[in-house]
Amino acid sequence: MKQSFHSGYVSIIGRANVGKSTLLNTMLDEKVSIVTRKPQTTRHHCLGIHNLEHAQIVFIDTPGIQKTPRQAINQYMNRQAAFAMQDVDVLLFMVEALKWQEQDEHVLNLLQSSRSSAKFLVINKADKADKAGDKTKLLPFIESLQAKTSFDEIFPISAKNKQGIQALEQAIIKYLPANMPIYPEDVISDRNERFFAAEYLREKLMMRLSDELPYELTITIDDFKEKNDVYHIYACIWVEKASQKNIVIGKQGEILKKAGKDARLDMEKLFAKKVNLKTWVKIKKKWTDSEQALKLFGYDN
Ligand SMILES: Nc1nc2c(ncn2[C@@H]2O[C@H](COP(=O)(O)OP(=O)(O)OP(=O)(O)O)[C@@H](O)[C@H]2O)c(=O)[nH]1
Ligand SMILES: [Mg+2]
Repeated sequence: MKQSFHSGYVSIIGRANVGKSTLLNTMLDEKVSIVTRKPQTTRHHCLGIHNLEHAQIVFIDTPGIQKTPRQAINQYMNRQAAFAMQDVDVLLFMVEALKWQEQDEHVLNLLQSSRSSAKFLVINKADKADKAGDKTKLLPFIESLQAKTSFDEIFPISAKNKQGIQALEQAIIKYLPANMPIYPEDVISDRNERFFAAEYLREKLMMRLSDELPYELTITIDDFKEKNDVYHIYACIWVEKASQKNIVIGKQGEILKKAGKDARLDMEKLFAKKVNLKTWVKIKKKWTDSEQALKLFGYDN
């Protein structure tokens, strides 16, 4: 008998920095969503489409949910996550092994009202619990979460070390309805190349910059064209203050040069094209708390 095809939507939800984007990239074996050590890396929801022989899993990566979003941008990020909690086939609630925080409790409360058909608890960074000799603490940790709410499935994983991924994937498929593929098989995301160009550059800058700067910086792609088989990309980096502009550029342009080079190499890998990346830094005062500026910069729903 021919095996039927299954497809559906799976959201990855949790507080910042638990490893949601890392899981998406590991599942797809492709860098669809940017990852840094810093919290609040992901700002927009982003689809990652995982094509298998008998199933298509459409993952939705989301920004880490914040309990008290202070600025307009944080409110936007929460809206992006809330949207992804409704009407999906499976909700993956991701937490970090042995690290339960107030923000996790908040996300769990939001989860209770979601209309999704299945809810999985995904305990990430299980490798860390191993290393610290904390193996015996993992089971009581899982039991304490089970006592809070009932989950359809529970998976300890390491998204970074690719542990427990297969089992999670198989379980997800079991919960997807029998359906045709939702997207064509050669599509891996709903986002276009401009989006990835901006995100890759933001990732490399976030990695090199500290303090408030990673959060007060955004990228727009002002021009993106192909000429002689080369992508010519013009990116503008927006910051809030003149002092930040100097830091982003760095001494003798070092920071911008290095971040730009790293971003370009990642873009070339994803696009399978040579890339010529040009960057500018501009100032837009208090853009993170201005609905109007956010819209202008593509934070628009
Ligand atoms: N040790 C360990 N680190 C991990 C694992 N998964 C992710 N990380 C690290 O955790 C950090 C945050 O990962 P992200 O994937 O950006 O986390 P996120 O939940 O998407 O974060 P936001 O987008 O800010 O909400 C990065 O430094 C990752 O390398 C894991 O399984 N083990
Ligand atoms: Mg993320």
